[in-house]
Amino acid sequence: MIVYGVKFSPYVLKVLVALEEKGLAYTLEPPAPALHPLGKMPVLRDGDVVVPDSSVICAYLDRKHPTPALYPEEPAELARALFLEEYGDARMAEGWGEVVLERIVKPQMLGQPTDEKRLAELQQHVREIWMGSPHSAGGHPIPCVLDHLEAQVAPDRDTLLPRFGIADIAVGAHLGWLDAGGLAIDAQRWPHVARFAEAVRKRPSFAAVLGG
Ligand SMILES: N[C@@H](CCC(=O)N[C@@H](CS)C(=O)NCC(=O)O)C(=O)O
Repeated sequence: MIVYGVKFSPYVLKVLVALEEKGLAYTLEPPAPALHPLGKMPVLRDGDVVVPDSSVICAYLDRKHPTPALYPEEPAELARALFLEEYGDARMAEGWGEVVLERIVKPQMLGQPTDEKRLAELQQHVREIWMGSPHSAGGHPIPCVLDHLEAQVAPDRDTLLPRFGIADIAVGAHLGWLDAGGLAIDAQRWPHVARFAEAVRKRPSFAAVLGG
């Protein structure tokens, strides 16, 4: 199988970790925007089958190679796992693309200077989402990302659900935005999330992708 993308992207990381968990062989090749209707990464090629989108790819892999299962069987657990995956892909990722563009892509890849004023504004925006007192688009108060996750991680377990699976992969991958954006988890305020983040980084599947 071929994955098109760069592992620096949490969405690509999700797919690579899923492949590692299942013990499937793959090669990582540069992004292939022409294969994705939205021009994005990751895209998976499995023989003649081309699959865009990390969530779709993970579901495809789980159906094609069911062991070990990444999605729970039990309906309520499945619902919780799917929402956590969606929470990672949508809420945890919000605003970070522009931060990474200013902080890393412009100076390191495009040879352009970082707009420091713009970067500070963008970092303030993601800090509010992750650590502040955010509101929904409709004006309802909602928990910040780290408060929400703190309530999801059991104090006595390193997985979000009873068994490791897609929720851990997605949330674990999107915690990587913090490093890329120059922010850190305050372990005094969010001890469960800090412990979960550490455990995920040490898991062999994550370590295999991030270390290599
Ligand atoms: N829902 C998509 C999101 C993928 C995504 O946003 N990928 C970013 C990289 S982190 C990308 O390809 N951006 C390039 C672009 O939009 O042109 C997924 O889960 O795969």
